[in-house]
Amino acid sequence: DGTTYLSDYRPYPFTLDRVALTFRLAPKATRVMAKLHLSPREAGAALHLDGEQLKLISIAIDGQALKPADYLLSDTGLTVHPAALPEGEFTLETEVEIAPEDNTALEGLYMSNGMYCTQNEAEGFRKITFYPDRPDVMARFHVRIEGDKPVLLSNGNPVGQGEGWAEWDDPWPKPCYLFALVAGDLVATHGTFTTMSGRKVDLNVWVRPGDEDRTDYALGAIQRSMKWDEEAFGREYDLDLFNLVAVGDFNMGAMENKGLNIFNSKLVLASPETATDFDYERIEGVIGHEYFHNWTGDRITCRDWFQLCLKEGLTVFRDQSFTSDMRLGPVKRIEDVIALRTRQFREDAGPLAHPPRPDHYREINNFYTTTVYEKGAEVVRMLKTLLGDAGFRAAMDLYFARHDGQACTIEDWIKVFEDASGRDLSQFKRWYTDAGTPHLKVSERFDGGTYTLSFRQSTRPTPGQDTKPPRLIPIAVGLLGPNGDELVPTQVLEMTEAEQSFRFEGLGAKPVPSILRGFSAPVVLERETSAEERAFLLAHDSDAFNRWEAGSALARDTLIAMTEGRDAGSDYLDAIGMLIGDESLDPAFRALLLRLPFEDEIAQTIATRGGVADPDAIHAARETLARDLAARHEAALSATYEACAVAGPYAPDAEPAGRRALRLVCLKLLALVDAGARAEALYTAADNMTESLGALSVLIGLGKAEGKLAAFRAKWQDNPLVIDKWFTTQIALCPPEEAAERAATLAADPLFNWKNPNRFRALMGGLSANHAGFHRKDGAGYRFYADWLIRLDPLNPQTAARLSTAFETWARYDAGRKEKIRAELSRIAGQPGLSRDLSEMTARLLG
Ligand code: BAL
Ligand code: ZN
Repeated sequence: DGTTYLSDYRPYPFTLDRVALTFRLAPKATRVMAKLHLSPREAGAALHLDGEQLKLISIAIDGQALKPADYLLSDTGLTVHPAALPEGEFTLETEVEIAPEDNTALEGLYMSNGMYCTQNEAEGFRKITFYPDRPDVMARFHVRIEGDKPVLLSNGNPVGQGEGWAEWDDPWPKPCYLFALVAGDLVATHGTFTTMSGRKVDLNVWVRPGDEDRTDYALGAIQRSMKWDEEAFGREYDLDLFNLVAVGDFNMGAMENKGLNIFNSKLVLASPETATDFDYERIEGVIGHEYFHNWTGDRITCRDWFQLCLKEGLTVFRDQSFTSDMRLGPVKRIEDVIALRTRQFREDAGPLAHPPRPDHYREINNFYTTTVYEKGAEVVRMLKTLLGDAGFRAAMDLYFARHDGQACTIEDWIKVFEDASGRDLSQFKRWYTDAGTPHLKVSERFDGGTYTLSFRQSTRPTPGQDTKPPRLIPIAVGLLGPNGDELVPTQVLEMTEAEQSFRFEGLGAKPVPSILRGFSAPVVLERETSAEERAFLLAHDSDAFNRWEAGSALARDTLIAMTEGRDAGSDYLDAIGMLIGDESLDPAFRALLLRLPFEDEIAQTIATRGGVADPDAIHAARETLARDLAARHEAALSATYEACAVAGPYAPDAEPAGRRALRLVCLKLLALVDAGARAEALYTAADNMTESLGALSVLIGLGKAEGKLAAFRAKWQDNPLVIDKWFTTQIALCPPEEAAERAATLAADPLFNWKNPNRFRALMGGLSANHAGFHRKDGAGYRFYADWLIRLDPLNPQTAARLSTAFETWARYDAGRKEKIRAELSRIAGQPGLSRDLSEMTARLLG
């Protein structure tokens, strides 16, 4: 059925050491000439090359044209019969024709606003030329580009150029998924970086003319990334040139092609007037991510696509650590955990659950998931927790020394950590091979000065994996005394059994435990905790994560009680009040404390506890709690709002960004008591997008933004990234009953260029982010969403399939909603000619 299995892996029977490519660019008929230097590793093997949608013009071996009987051409590739192959090494030359302008899937070589660009991960290169399109075939590339564009870029170093042509040579062997080509009318912002061994590297940020005033931040982010990787991991850049290009049509966020990183323009372009604090932080993080791939991805790559988390989990861990060092570490950790729980725990709890290293797939593009990326990063973080900082660094040094230039597996990775630490990590490896989020049930006993914490771990079945043996779980624990002092500082308990107890001796009084500090493992903690104890931890815990967690758990429990019509009490409102104006706490941290859990998070928690999530009740409860919070603490919120105003020109740094974040949280709550007066004033006064969009968002929630939305559209209609925000924000934050109709109205707006992935995601992502709107009882949200997935699929299956994950939570809801979602999924699944991407997704979603 077209499924690929990990267990079927076989090495490629040829080595390919050198490749020469010539591109003669034309929108409708680009010619690609490829010369591959191959030698057989086994006698008698046929030569199979992947290739899709290629028009073969010629094929020759060692200069001799092949006869039609020498090879077999199919929809998926070309196979040369063993009898037509020489015995030793040989050169295969092919010429093919492709049509970049017709490539709407945005995989391989395509055009974006008149510019040629590529996206080859995972399997796009097979749409460029016939080639062994698999990451374990690593070759040196020489590239010649001929075309009528002023800027012609590829990987590595420039080795010659003239009118209408340029040649590039990449000295580092690489798999073809890291090949890139860019040709266009582009302008660069230049910079330099001097590496730790004193080599000067030229840096360029390439953008379309007119965008060059929004590139400074990206350039600085590259320089900071390069410096950080030297300091934190001892990794130095290895070419004399590093190019980064911004592209307006891009399926992913960015791509780590060797020496030529290509970015979705939203992750490069930033100015105070057009980008928010959130955008700036993300730009820095993603630029770091792609740069860090140079070692964890490019120099050491993956043997096959099952090993994707080897590079992605590790590189996300590295970019998280980078952002943590550039900004506020504890705040970044909380943000990462919120993202993990809202996206990855949700995936792990539904029909799409899979391990960080899956063992089969139909379409690999469907496995660029939050489990591979973010859970993959958590697994690396646990290794660091278990080995300690020095032990982790020693293992990473060994990884780079041992595997440089290789295509590796998770087994290679684990072995490095075993060899560096002398530990047996076979049980730990289950984090890579087993799906699902473990639940950790905690109980406690205090007896004659001895305090005992007992844990029970269990993981629910996931598709294809019914039983889950216990995993090694690092549980960071500290104990607090009755007055809030730290009695026992953080220590890491290593749980290896299904049930296990840990004792702390010599305590004078029963302590309050702070469990899973820093979120030391990606698990769901289940513990009967009183509201008093949560309030105590919120006031006293020395661990910032658990302090926030205590407040967030209080809010969550309050909201769930409200949805069930139970008395929710006032513990949350009592406890949070003291912290609003507490200047000893970072504003960014207070902003997180005051942010009520998302509606989707509450739905997830209700379902995890065995209940049925009611989107309308959840929405109403959240609105009510926000109103109560605002009414009860209006004075503190108002004082904090005033105190957090940032003077002087806008800077995207963590400190002023934290103040703006707190200010906007206060603004949103205050709008419930001042009818939006402060938001109106801020919208008028704001000189930066963070505050403009923040104020506008508040007014959208109040239903008082129509005039401003129209003016905003008129002002920014020529700036696609700002218009994306205009689409998303008004759908995500409007009253839920209006969301589907608003989405339909906006889909008819001339600015809804649905073939552009950012614009498509802006509209659909806005709708799915409006939890009660998307899940409207009559199914209007589901229907609209499914209609558009069906429409996009023939053009861009990758993006259509990615967005289908909005339906992964269907099992949480009542029978009526379940049935409506399943009907839409079945309707999608029944479309004639559905892509492999979307048909795999609907099949898995339907279970
Ligand atoms: N490798 C695909 C994009 C990224 O994760 O960097
Ligand atoms: Zn990556």
